[in-house]
Amino acid sequence: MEKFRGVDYYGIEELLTEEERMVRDAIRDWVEAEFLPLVAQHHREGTFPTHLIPKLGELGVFGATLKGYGCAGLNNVAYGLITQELERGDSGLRSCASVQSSLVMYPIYTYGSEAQKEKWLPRLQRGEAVGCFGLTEPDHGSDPGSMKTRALKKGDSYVLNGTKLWITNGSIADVAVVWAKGDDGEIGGYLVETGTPGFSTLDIHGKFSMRASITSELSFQDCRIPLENKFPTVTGLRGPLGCLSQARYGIAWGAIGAAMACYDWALQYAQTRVQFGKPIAQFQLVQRKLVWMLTEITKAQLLALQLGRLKDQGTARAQQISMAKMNNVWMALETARMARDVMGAAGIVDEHPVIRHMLNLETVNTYEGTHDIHTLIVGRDITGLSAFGD
Ligand code: TGC
Ligand code: FAD
Repeated sequence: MEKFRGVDYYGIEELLTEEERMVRDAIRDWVEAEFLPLVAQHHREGTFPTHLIPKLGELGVFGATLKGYGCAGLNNVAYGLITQELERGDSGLRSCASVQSSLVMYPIYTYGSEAQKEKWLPRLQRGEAVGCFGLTEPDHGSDPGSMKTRALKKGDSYVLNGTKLWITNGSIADVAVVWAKGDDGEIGGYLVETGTPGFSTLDIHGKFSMRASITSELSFQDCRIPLENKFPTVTGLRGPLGCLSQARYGIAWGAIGAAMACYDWALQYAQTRVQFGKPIAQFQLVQRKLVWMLTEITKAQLLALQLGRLKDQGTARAQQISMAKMNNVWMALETARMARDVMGAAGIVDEHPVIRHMLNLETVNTYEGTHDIHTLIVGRDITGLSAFGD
């Protein structure tokens, strides 16, 4: 196949600033040169190229929208374009950056003490330290408010007990942002460092999705951490949900990247694959699929861009972010399935990126709030009635 040609049917390029285009192109070129040559092998072996993490730091990816502590202070559209380009490489690469930026650096920056910020943000920004985010538990996924993990105050420590499951970057993290209920039953956020006695991790194997990403279980057994490791300024579910709004925003853009990769690949394949004496791109049914993909990608681009502009104005609402995450990931998953179909048998091998994206997007559809949970978040917003059972 030829090099990726970009997907811009509506002249969206003209709606971007010079800086936004430069940021996007820098990440696009890096993904092309440094990541794409490695990803198929990592996907096969079920590993993540951890040696690239400091390079992502150097590129300014981590905490890109934060100000100070070495962070790039970019706007939200530029950050969205970064996640788009990372996920054009692989959802696992974007996941690594989302967790570090939105789920670890953002809460430290927003809810943390000055000492916590100074200790962690510069190292996390440079990719010298890695973080993970523990919210989901074996029995509490969509309903994190019912979590069982406890952080009870004993003398000059909090003592954590419980299990977090499906945690991206869990076993390679230097610090875990862990959400647990305190003595008063309120949810709080705690920083747990690797090596703390009573804290252990176990990687999850046998994944058919997100193979080039580390997913772990975190276990806390009478794990004692100092009092100063609690976030001082947040209590309740809005703490973790506030972080999720940041990460879901990045996913709304990232999914476009995965869809672009699949569409561009399927289009090039269809233009060169000959059956019945013609390129398959000449058949009406194949054209219909390609046009569906491009139309949905274009709609998703406009949705993400306007959401980014609202976020930069400070007016984006969590429910609008839910709509974009829900729609754009659905669009990307359908695009990947359709691109796989257009490629026939060739679509199932990892010589082509399409099946890898398709499998990854099954996870993206589920994590950070499932498609149906986001439907219910928007449903509650427009009707004023909650379908969550309360
Ligand atoms: P609800 O009553 O809706 O909200 C409780 C409090 O939180 C506030 N809130 C938010 N604040 C900021 N941002 C948001 N997005 C918020 N959504 C809600 C809300 O105002 C309220 O505040 P207050 O002050 O009144 O107490 O709570 P609920 O229990 O009814 O929530 C239900 C639901 C389903 C919406 C919520 O629990 C949910 O979103 N569930 C999905 C769980 C989820 O997304 N988990 C993701 C885990 S992390 C992950 O998947 C990382 S993948 C990483 C990667 O590799 O990229
Ligand atoms: P469940 O909540 O058990 O849902 C199962 C099904 O029931 C879904 O279809 C859901 O939509 C449906 N359902 C549930 N409640 C309702 C309802 N009220 N109405 C209608 N339908 C409903 N979590 C973290 O905390 N940190 C991470 O870093 C992280 N990384 C992840 C990485 C991977 C690879 C994966 C797969 C998951 C990760 N997660 C992480 C967990 C993820 O956020 C959860 O899987 C997700 O929130 C869904 O929870 P669950 O899997 O328990 O599904």
